[in-house]
Amino acid sequence: MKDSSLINLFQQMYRIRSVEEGIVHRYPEGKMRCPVHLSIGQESIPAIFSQIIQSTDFAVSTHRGHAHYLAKGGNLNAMIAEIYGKSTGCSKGKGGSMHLIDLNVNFMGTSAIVGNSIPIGVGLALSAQLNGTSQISCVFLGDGATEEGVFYESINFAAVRGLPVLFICENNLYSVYSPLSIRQPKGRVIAEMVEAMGVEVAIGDGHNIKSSFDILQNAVDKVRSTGTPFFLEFSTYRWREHCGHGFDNDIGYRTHEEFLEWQAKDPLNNLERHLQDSNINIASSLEAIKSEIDLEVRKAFDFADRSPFPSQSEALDGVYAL
Ligand SMILES: Cc1ncc(C[n+]2csc(CCOP(=O)(O)OP(=O)(O)O)c2C)c(N)n1
Ligand SMILES: [Mg+2]
Repeated sequence: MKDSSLINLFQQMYRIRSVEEGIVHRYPEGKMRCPVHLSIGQESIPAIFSQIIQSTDFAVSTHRGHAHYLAKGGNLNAMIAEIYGKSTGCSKGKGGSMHLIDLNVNFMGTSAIVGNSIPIGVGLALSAQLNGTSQISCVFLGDGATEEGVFYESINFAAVRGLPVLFICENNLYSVYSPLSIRQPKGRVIAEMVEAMGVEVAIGDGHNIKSSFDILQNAVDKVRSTGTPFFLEFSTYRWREHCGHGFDNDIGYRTHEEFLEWQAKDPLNNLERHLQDSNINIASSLEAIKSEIDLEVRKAFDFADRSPFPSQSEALDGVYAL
C-alpha cells in the first residue's frame, strides 16, 4: 500500500479512537445518560471499510456501532448529540449510543437487540437487487450474533436469493463475559460454518492492516460484481469493558495478561510506528493530523453539550405503540 493510503487509514483510525476516548474522558461528568459499548482496539476494520465502501452503499451495525457509523461517513455532531440525548442527535435524542443512523450516507441504523440488524441489512440488499442498483449492503456483526437464529435465516435467505450483501463479523472472542470457548463447540470456525451454508467466506487478522485491506477490497468487489453474498470474519479485541467507559479485566472472565497481549498488537499504534519508520519526515504531519482531529472531536462534544434536549411536546413523536 502507498504511504498516502496508509495515512488516510491512520486518519480514520485515529478519528474513531479520538471520539471514543472523548467519550471515556467525559462519561464521568454524567451528561451521557445512555449505556455505551466502546470499540477501542477494534478500529482497524471500520477504518479500512471507510476507504473501500461507497457512500451510496448501505450499512447496518450493532450495539457497538460508533466506529461503523463514523467509517460510513455518519455525521459526528449528530452522533455525539445523540449520546447526550439532545434534539440535534441523529435519532433526535431518543435512541442513544445504540441507535445511530445517518440516511445521508445510507448508514441505515444500529440496534440494541443482538442480531436484529442482520435481516435488515439483508432486506436492504434485496431492495438493491429489486431496484436494479449497483449498491451493496454491509452488515456488521459480532461473534455473539452468530448464535442468534435470525443469523442463519438471514444467511440462508441471502444465499438462496443471491443477494449483494457483505457480512462483516468482528470476532472479539467474547459475548459480554462469555468466551467463544464455552459458547460454541471446540474447533468450530464461524466462517467455515457459513461456508457450509453456501456462502463464499474469508478469514482475516484484524491486526494485519495490509492483508485485511486486500481481503475487504476483494470481498466488496466480488459482492458488487456478482451480486451474491460474502462473509468475512476478522479477529479483533475490545479493550474496554463490555458496556461502559472503564476496564473489566479484574472481574474474572479474562485475564490482564490476555488483555496486554492483544493491546500490544494495537493497529493504530503499529501503523503510526510503521509510518514513522518508513518516512522520517512524517512525524510532524501525523501530529498535525492528530491535532486537527482532536479539535474536530472537541467541537462535536461542545455542540452536543450546547444543544437543547427534546421538548416535552415531541416526547412521543415517532413512537409507535398499540
Ligand atoms: C437478543 C439479545 N440477547 C442478548 C442481549 C444482551 N447482549 C447485549 S450485547 C451482547 C453480546 C453480543 O456479543 P457480540 O455479538 O460478540 O458483540 P460484542 O459485544 O462482542 O461487540 C449480549 C448478549 C441482547 N442485547 N439482545
Ligand atoms: Mg463479541
